[in-house]
Amino acid sequence: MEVMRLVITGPVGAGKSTFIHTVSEIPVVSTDRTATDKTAELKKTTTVALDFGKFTFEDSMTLYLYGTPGQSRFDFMWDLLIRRAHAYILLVAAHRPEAFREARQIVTFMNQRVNIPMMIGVTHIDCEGAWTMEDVQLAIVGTGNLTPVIAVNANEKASVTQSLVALLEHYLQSSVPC
Ligand SMILES: Nc1nc2c(ncn2[C@@H]2O[C@H](COP(=O)(O)OP(=O)(O)OP(=O)(O)O)[C@@H](O)[C@H]2O)c(=O)[nH]1
Ligand SMILES: [Mg+2]
Repeated sequence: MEVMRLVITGPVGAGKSTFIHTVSEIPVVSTDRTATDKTAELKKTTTVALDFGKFTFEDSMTLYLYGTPGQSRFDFMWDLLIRRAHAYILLVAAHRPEAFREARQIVTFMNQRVNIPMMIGVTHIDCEGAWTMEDVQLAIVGTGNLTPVIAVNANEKASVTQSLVALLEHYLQSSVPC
């Protein structure tokens, strides 16, 4: 059985913890605590260390899913988790453009530490004021960047599974020698 470690990152409220809860076949190791200050305006709890879940593909590949905290004050966890990852997905809420800057800062943080395949998962596309996938991609990585982008609803198992398949495919394509 092959094992891959995937990191799910992104700003507060993008849907990282939900994403892992939706697909994990084991009870998720969760470290959500009561939110304070600005985060509390958005939601009741926030991840302070990590989420950990597991997802198996056709009895041949096990994915270990690690969710990061969204708040940058816990960036020591970003560092710890990304250094052992094979690939990562950056979740970005399409209806919250004020968090795009944070999302870019997370990408910079990760890319300063590792050179691994990544993709953007755009959540909350169903919400009012949502930007299009193309505009979110442009806002996060700019033009001429080949970072794949996919729509994800973290509450829907089929959607989360589809994004994991896409991340896996991207990982495999990126590892093929030219
Ligand atoms: N409408 C809608 N809601 C979504 C979607 N994706 C996630 N959500 C909701 O958005 C919220 C996200 O909360 P969390 O999963 O705790 O977010 P998080 O990214 O782990 O946040 P932190 O741990 O605080 O950084 C949950 O209420 C989800 O149900 C989506 O595509 N559409
Ligand atoms: Mg969380």
